[in-house]
Amino acid sequence: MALDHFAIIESTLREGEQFSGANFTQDQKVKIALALDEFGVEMIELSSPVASPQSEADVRRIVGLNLNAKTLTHIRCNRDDALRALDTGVDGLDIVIGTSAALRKHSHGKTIDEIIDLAREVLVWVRHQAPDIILRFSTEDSFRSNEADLLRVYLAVAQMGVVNRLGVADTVGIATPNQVYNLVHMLRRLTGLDVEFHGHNDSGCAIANAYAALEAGATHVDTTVLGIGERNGITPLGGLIARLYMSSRDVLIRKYRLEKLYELDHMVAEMVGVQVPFNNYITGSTAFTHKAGIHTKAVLAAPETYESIRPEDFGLSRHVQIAHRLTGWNAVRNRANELGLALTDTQVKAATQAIKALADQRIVTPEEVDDMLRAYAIAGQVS
Ligand code: HCA
Ligand code: CU
Repeated sequence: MALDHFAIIESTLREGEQFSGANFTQDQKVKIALALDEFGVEMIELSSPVASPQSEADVRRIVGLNLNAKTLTHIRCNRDDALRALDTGVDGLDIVIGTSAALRKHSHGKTIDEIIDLAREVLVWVRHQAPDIILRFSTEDSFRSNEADLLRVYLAVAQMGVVNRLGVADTVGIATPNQVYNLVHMLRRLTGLDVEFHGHNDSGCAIANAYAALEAGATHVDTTVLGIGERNGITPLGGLIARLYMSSRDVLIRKYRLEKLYELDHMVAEMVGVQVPFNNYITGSTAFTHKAGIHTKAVLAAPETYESIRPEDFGLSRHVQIAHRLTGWNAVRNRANELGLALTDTQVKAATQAIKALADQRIVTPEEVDDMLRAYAIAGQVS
């Protein structure tokens, strides 16, 4: 099924700022916002202006860039925060309050009825102040909340008729794709409102959960570049793109400038002091590297045999590795051709055996393989 109607809420400048290594300067935030806008994300979520004076200045600066992406800021469910946020001129407010027993006890101490009353007071007030603001209400820790409590809160909020979007948050990364599907599907069915999914990756399900949310009819998914965020983070932008590519390549090509992903991942990695992991979706160093002889033969003949993602769609290229014991003679022949060496099949096969024998002894470099192939070519001319 091709997924078509969805928007990315890119939260590198909010959830991402909660990553251990993130200490963005205002200029870095501007760079990230511009790069995300160029990539084409629909919405950019910013840390609350209440967090610190610099945070407020940063929100104002990014709002002032007049990006194509809508600017949102993320605040607690209270009027003071909302007033400060509205004053920055953002396009939308993402309001959140915890509903799980743990958060009700240790975070704000409110009952479900009190949460509903507070939500009414704040949301109705915001809508009155700012009739055009994009208003979202979300419950924190949705998947550890009592389901009946959760439904009461969402239905009450939906009935207020003042929010554009409901958010569900897998705050501690415990949800499974089935659980996400069921909750999102129920909210869509019962309220008809837009639904956003925000999922942490503690148990490795963040991408699958985001995709399940979209399958269930979610309209918005939160991501951060490389997945950075609290603890081990949330759904990574590149990972969501990779997942969506499998069902909706044409939609992605239409909506986003995919060739910007590599730069984006590497820029943010550098800013937060980490490497892009070797196995990162699309932009990791080995994402398009083929090694075993059986694979390299097929990929050289027809890349789609072992590639579900076309590197060219992301401005990248594949890499065929031949300097190892699993190498195959078709790939070695391909390399000889690239070097302009006229080798017979017998020579290529002999060279392949020589590479394998050497690789059984020690690590072989690509340069050594090239030298070996040149030596076979010269020997061939002499004999
Ligand atoms: C957090 C809050 C949040 C909020 C998500 C949302 C979460 O714990 O910092 O507003 O949708 O994961 O619950 O990021
Ligand atoms: Cu979060």
